[in-house]
Amino acid sequence: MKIFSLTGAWLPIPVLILVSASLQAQNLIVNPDFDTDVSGWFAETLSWIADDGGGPSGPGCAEISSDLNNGGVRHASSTRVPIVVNTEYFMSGWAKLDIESLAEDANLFADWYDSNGQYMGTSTFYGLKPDEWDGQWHEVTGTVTFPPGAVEATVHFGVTTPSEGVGESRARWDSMYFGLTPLIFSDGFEDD
Ligand SMILES: [Ca+2]
Repeated sequence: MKIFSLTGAWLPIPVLILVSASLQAQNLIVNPDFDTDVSGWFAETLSWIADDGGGPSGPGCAEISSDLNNGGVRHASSTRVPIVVNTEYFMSGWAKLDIESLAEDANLFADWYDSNGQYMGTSTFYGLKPDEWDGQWHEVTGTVTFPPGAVEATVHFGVTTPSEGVGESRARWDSMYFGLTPLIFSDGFEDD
């Protein structure tokens, strides 16, 4: 005898909403690739280099320099972008130390601001690994989660100066990224 009990056996099929997901991560940064200039970034000592670059973008990169050798980080700031709190963001960039200069590291970090535009905090500083202080392009990656009250953020790339000495510290940056999902490169070895 066959008994069908639809009420007892019915399992609702989950409704899958298939978003036409682009595999391209959305980059929130203005002018992340420096292919024609360094517009959209702010620093006292920022230059555009036409014939060098790292990562997936084309030739053209930014160079940050400093002769203020106090052990600090001289950095360039992105334009402010709106963010949501309590959500992990990913940031990355390709960096190259000028080993003819005094530079000790290259740094990537983010700041965040409240609805009045007031500075609230700074993320971890992410840098090159010691074996990447070799004058070649390497990727620097990091994450940041913004606390309640934050509404905007800026991304910064910089160069670490020595605590003493006379001369310039220089680092080049290219192919910057800031967004909700990590940027996945089809080829992570485009630096040479
Ligand atoms: Ca570039």
